[in-house]
Amino acid sequence: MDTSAIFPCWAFIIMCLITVDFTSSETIAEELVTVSETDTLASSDSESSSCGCDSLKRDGVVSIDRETSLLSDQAAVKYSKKANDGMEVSQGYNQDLYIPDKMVLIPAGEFLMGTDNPEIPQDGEGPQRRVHLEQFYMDIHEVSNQEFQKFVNATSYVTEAEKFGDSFVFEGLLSEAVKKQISQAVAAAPWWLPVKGADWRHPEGPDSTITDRLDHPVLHVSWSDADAYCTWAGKRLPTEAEWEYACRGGLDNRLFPWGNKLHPKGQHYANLWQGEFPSQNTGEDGYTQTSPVMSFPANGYGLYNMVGNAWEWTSDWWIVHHTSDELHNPKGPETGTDRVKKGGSYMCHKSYCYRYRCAARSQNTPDSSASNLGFRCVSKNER
Ligand SMILES: [Ca+2]
Ligand SMILES: [Ca+2]
Repeated sequence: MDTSAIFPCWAFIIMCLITVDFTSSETIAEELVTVSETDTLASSDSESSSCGCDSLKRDGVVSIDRETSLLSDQAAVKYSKKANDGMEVSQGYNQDLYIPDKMVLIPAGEFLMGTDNPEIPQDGEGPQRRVHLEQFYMDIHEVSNQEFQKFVNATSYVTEAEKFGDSFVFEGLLSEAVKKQISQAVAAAPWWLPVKGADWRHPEGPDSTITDRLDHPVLHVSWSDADAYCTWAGKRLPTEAEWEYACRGGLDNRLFPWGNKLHPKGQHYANLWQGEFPSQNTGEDGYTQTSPVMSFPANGYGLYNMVGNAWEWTSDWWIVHHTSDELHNPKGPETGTDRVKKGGSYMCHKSYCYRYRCAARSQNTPDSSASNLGFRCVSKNER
């Protein structure tokens, strides 16, 4: 048994109990108990673990006691600018490569969507079903800050995070000054904090900027923001089926866009989390936060960062029960409350969020935004 996987789970539960004032809400206490029970099982099985990024609802935050937050103290050290100086070094893949607005043809075809061997069954990863798709074009990378800036400059669009006045940021990324002003956290995942003034231009709050990361994925965009961008660009969000088909890059039945091995030839193929989530990110893949959108090798269709880096919105409403019938150009259910997102992010680790697989999926309400959630667009014709 991998005891190294057990310790962080229990240490983390203790941190949650200390961090959250759950006497104020029975619901929160229940959520914590749930986390505790599932993590006991999850020590050798990641099925029930969660990074909590599906819990980012503005009405789901609770008060926290910053004075006694062990997580805060740990994260403050681990993620201080000083501790991470020199970490942003890529692995040598396409270091200086960035091509805005480029799309690639995804040929018509059929594929097996989902899996009959789900790692996280409650996410509705199965059953595997045959899906036929018409050809379409897809952005070769996540929409970048630079591309989104062009859209905002042209339209004066105001994102939902800017209208709400806040967005969710992973605690480990925040400066001490910003952290001191925050008194709430997500109950089920106290490392997610609602930060006033966090938006796409200020990914870690008012004292942060995108000036030095215009080629990184735009973050803090809600589903509606993403939809608005794609429409402006003459494109649309991909269906979940299109996204997953594209993710697979022409390979059948593989876990990742490049195959089944996470580190082929000892190399990192995606921007994920190395270390113990959520307290230590070693940045072994070169990045503790987002990476440029064309970092790491492209898949068989020429698509970059389909898994890892930023989560990506799709156009489908979220359900977890799927037909096993053969489908043609499925678009998901007619209505719903949450939208499907795919691919996982730089915060995903096998122990807590094994969702950097093509069949993996998660959801958020359409108005949610966070420091690890972005998108890319598709279109019928090349734009
Ligand atoms: Ca990383
Ligand atoms: Ca991605």
